[in-house]
Amino acid sequence: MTNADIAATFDHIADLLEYQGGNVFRVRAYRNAARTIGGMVESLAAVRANAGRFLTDIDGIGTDLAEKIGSLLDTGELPLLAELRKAVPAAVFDIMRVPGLGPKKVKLLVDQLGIDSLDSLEQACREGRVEQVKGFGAKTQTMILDNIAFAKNPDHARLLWQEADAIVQDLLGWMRGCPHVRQIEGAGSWRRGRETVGDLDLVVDSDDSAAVMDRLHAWKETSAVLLRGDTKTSVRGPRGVQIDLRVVEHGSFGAALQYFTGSKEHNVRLRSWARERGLTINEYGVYELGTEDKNDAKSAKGVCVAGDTEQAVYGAVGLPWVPPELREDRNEIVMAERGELPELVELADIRGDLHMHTTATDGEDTLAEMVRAAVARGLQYIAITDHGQRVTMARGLDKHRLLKQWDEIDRLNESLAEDGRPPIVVWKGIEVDMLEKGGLDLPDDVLEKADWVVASLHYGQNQPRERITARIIEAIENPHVSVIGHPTGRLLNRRPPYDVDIEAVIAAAARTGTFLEINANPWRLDLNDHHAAAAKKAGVKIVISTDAHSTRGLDVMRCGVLQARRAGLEAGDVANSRTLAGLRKLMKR
Ligand code: DGT
Ligand code: CA
Ligand code: CA
Ligand code: ZN
Repeated sequence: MTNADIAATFDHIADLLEYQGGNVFRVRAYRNAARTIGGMVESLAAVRANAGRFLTDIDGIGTDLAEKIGSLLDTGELPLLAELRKAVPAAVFDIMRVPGLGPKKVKLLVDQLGIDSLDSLEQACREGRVEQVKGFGAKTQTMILDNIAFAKNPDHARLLWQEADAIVQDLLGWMRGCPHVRQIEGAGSWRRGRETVGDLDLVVDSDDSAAVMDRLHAWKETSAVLLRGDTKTSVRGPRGVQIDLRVVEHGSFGAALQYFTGSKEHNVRLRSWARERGLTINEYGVYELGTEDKNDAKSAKGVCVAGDTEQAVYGAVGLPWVPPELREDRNEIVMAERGELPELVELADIRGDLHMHTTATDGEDTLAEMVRAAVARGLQYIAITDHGQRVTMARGLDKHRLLKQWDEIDRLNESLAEDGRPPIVVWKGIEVDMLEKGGLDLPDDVLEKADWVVASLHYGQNQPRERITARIIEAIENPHVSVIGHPTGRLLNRRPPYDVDIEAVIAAAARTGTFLEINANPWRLDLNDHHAAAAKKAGVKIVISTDAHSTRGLDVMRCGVLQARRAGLEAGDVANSRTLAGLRKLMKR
């Protein structure tokens, strides 16, 4: 079992316990452990195998959970889970994944309507039975129907990029331990940094394809071999993901990597570009047209002019190397020829993180812990942006508690500056809610005292397009609002974006000098790449923020940067790549 599997198992247990009305602290212990494990880079198996380390050294893992992790690693099973599964109807877990349906609501549906599957829930909604259950209404019923349809779409069952990345890194490490592997790279949508990934593609440079394929089949996570040919094999890996591996000769490695990185649309465009120049490209190399070389059976195309590196492949058709994130057939080949490819923003360009939570609301770690973790990550400034009072579920801050937190931040900054130049500057921020009826959940006389204001929409997400758009534009026009947080509200695989006129939002942001966020949380990645590119075109500056709810949450910045790169953003387009003074100059007040 991988860390992700164990995290998913603990989350599952928490869901089932909660469904049964179990002890809240017990539920929380499983949830926290799941979050910790999900964010760990090192594998639990490695920690356990290390004689000098203990699982109980990990935050939030006590002897009981450590024992359970051990049992999962050894057997893949857990007696507690088996017990819970017996006690709780199987469909409960599926139904709980529908956004807005927590364990308590699901229990009502099961007890009162006998719901035993997503299908029967869908049926009950269509027949108007759900709206009659106490605590549900017509609106909730419609929302459930929409969300079931969304979740049932097979396109929405793909791995998040971050999940795919964890598997790819683990697998590359294993494969590099094979002496017959000369070079190996991940390709496909993972390499292009897509938000979600369907299957994993690997390209290997080796003279012994059988040995390389054996190595993949021997990987501890390989659960089935789906196909084995001379140079290609497909297996089933962790979380059921398919892994396609191709082995090529040294001289074809770059061509194969280029081909299997895709996108298909980029490759089609590149092939016709090559053809116009008397060349043809395939997964073996770049060949001259009309110089058939009958000895080269594999290509039967002509004299090979490039193939060992991607640079050489692009170079042979007169182009500079194109970053994988841009290979989506969005005019990148024309831009490459003109030398107009953007110099994409990098993680190292990011100087600050301007959206994060603490234990004052729904974060796991304290203000001091978040600041320490930010310093450790080399950030020069951060903004603490806990929720405003509207978010009651997270104990959102009212004016009184907020001002108290800001006092604490003032004192913290003073003590940081005591020995000269402070290692980091902490901004007094807030994530205010855009209220259902319009307006913000904290008054202007409070907001004007903030260094940084994120305005987000968490409630009334089913309102009509005009209402949602008007609420966001009203916030944009508020002189105290610095940035709009996760502007479309979507959760990948879970919840579609709310209905918002994003062009109008971008235009209003451009007009007022308000920033728009790329929320780096791997479930959100909101704005998406198209929207972020449109914002750049309109002259809007983007802020990439982690929205961290724990110190580990700060590490998702790289996911947000990847999204920005896919949008073609350069460091200059990203406000939090500036120095603090530079950022201040960009702000609207
Ligand atoms: P995914 O797996 O759905 O997230 O998306 P990709 O882009 O990884 O797609 P996949 O795994 O089907 O194929 C990997 C790459 O291989 C793809 O991006 C381009 C290349 N490829 C696959 N089939 C074709 C094809 O029929 N023509 C061309 N030109 N390239 C292809
Ligand atoms: Ca793929
Ligand atoms: Ca594939
Ligand atoms: Zn937030």
